[in-house]
Amino acid sequence: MAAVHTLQAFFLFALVALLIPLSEASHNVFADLQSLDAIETTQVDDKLRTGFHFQPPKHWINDPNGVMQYKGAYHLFYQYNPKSAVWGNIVWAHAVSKDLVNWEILEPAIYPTASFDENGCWSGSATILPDGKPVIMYTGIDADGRQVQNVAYPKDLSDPYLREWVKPEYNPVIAPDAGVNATAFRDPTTAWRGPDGVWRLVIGTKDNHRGIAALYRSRDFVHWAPARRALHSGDTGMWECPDFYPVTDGNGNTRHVLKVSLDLTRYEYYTFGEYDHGSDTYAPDATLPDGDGGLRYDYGDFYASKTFLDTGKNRRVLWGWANESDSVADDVRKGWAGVQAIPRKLWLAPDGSQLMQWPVAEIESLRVGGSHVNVTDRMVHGNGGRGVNYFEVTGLATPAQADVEATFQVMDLDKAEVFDDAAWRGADAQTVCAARGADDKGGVGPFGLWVLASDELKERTAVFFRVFKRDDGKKHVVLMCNDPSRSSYGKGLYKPTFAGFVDVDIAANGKIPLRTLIDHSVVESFGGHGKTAILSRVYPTKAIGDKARLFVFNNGESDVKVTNLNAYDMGSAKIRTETETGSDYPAQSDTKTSQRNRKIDI
Ligand code: DQQ
Repeated sequence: MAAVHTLQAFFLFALVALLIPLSEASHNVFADLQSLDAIETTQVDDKLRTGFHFQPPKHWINDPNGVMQYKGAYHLFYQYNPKSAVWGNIVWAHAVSKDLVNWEILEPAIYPTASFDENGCWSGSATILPDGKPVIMYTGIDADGRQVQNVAYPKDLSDPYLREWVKPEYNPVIAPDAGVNATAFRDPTTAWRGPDGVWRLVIGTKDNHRGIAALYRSRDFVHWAPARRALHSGDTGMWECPDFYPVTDGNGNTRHVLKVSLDLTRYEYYTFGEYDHGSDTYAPDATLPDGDGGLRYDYGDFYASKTFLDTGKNRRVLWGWANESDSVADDVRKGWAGVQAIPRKLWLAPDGSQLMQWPVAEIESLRVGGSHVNVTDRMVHGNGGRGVNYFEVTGLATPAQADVEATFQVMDLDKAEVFDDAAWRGADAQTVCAARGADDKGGVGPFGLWVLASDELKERTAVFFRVFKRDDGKKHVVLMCNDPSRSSYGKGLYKPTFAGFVDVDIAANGKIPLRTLIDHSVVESFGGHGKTAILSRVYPTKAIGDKARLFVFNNGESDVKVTNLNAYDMGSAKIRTETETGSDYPAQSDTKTSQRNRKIDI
């Protein structure tokens, strides 16, 4: 059988699990993958598991759900298959943390128990009510295969881990009305309450090819009614996992961000603009692209994201799911699939043009100080038609698990090639980077890092910049790319070049900063101090563990100086189950365990 990638498998198992006709079931059904029992996880291959990205000990995970901070503990719920490394049997797994780095994995919090969710507990969000009590709203797949929205409340508010969640019998609180597509009606956002005391939230849905952020209203969180009109919509297919929240601009004005996850392309985009509580209308800034070409949090493998307000630290934190890009067969063999990206602080750029992101500062607690490597003012010469120039960053104990911050300075911007408007007019960065990969010599760039590189450099993942000029050199276009085409000898891997533009004035001083978190099979990069992010999954066969190496390269005409590079060995996060940590808190009740273990037929 041809290799089936994880993404395809996601659709496949969604189809099989629901036992309902999907309107546009364009995916092949592979008979040998229809029984989850046949591919139940039996063992776990540790080789490319991450050291400091969140992943459970085994099995499949996808979307982050219900992320919140409650009484000093961070809660991460996530879509999880308790049986195997493919999508299916979906429950809300649950982990808690004091620092967003080290996690204690608890028993799943929400799992099928009633007719309103007996076919699955899909994504949703948490809301902290005015009395401080959290409530979760999630999508249940009901006995008829409809997508309905249900609430769940903590059973015991004195349990700081909020282990047990109770679903009131009055669920579902929102069912698809006539005219709503019942198989595309899911992923409720965190709710917000207007000055009129009315709660609002958004649910993702679609009408044919039109993705819709449907708005619902309630006075009591129990009775919900659709608003007169949707919050927003777009001609981009089903909108999954919407997120809607306020941010503050440099002048103290509130803007609202709407992010949607596009089921058709598996990318996300966001707009921001004005939201009026009185009329319940949202008007994105007219200058922002609103559709497939919209701004993205991340131009790589990052989906179904969700933010929460971390009131204790007065910051908004973003979580996103990074899928595997190997084959389903590989996932089954590995015994695990899916990781969460490093949680990122999110804010509006001071000039109000876009959102900015940066890994939460807590992650730096894993930097192993003793092995910190520094490079200052080291020139990597332009190659002038000869081979690529590079040097190795030596001295790290674990280049496969590292945090690298570098600033590159372009020495001769005049060498930038002219941006080919005729060929690339309107093209996105990915198209340009795919045409001009890391091995394609340029004027200014490609320059950057080769990470997870093997001894003989045959395996390597390039994270790099390329600069073009426009308007006779009065303007520049800075591209940030992730080229995994040489990342692995492995077969059947999905290796797209990911890329985004970086909105920096490179002419000011020629400098462009890059931070890359390297974690065995994750390469997570931030360009321009958090203006552009790209997460990529790679599966080296040789550059594994202590065999991995790190290089700086320049494959352009212009010299590039590494003005400063700091590389840190990263320790591993403690991600343990409650049994392993020997928590002081009382264990789950037997009743819950037996419910959880009940077989979920699909
Ligand atoms: N994943 C969930 C859905 C959501 C999708 C199912 C996005 O609720 O739309 O696991 O990845």
